[in-house]
Amino acid sequence: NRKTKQSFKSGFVSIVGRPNVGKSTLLNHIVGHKIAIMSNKPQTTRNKITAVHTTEEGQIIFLDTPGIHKPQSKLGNYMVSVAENTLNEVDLVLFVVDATEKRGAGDDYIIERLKQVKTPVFLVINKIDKVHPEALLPIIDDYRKLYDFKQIVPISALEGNNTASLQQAILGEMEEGPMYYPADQVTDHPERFVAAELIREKVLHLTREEVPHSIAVVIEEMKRGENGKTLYIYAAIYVERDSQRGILIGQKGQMLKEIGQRARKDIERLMGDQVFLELWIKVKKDWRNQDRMLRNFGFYD
Ligand code: GDP
Ligand code: MG
Ligand code: K
Repeated sequence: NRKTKQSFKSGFVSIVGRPNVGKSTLLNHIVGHKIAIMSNKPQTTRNKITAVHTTEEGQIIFLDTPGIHKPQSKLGNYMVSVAENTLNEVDLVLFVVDATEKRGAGDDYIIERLKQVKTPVFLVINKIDKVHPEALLPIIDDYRKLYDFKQIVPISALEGNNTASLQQAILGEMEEGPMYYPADQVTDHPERFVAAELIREKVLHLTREEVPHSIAVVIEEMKRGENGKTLYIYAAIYVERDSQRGILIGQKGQMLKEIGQRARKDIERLMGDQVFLELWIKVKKDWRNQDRMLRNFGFYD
């Protein structure tokens, strides 16, 4: 019948934007699973996270790129290069901005990068749940002067306003193509990566400003128990200073216990298995600027 012969579309989409504009929230809303790690702190998205959204009409593969900003360390450099390479590889770029924030140097920097690539770009104005509808027009005018966006789509990623139209618009940009991933697959990241990110998310949430982004989580071992059900995870949290180690351990080990419990629950929810999680903390000075360490952490291909 006609319907099954209708062409299937597919393509790759990169989401860029300043920290905290809602990129991960949007990705999670569309895909409907907790894949990208959400946080109100900048730069929690460190690697390319692929999320796959499949419908009868087509398949959209999202790359949640790290932030594009002026790099300040080797890790920062690496993150920017990942983000920039991604822009050239994809079929469409979503440039997400926050309707409640003025356009800033960070947005201008991204626009300058976007001008260097041929990939079409949608401007996605997020958090419209927080502004009056009349406030949108000046924002649209402001951005339209700087770049010839293929489309401009106001949304609320949190409440799901207009996100269905955004998905339709994205599919409209895709060409006929294969189903790259099975329809029930939502991410191609190894379980290890997802587990590490969930642990890192808990650390950032629970320690607030006291522990900077200079932490990394390395899954040292991940194995199934003899019953085939329990997943045993042994993970190290790397910090740069002894004082940070103290904060992460907390009074009588309370902080580390809390991090472990919350992370375990999330990992169990995501993987559907019983999880045994053991965490410990290692101090490694200045790891962000050491190439070899970065390679060990899997930041280089
Ligand atoms: P990212 O750094 O761009 O990935 O931003 P996140 O997705 O981590 O979101 C940053 C913060 O903005 C979180 O606290 C989100 O809950 C919040 N947020 C994201 N989208 C919306 C939205 O549409 N409306 C509102 N009110 N808040 C949002
Ligand atoms: Mg994010
Ligand atoms: K981010």
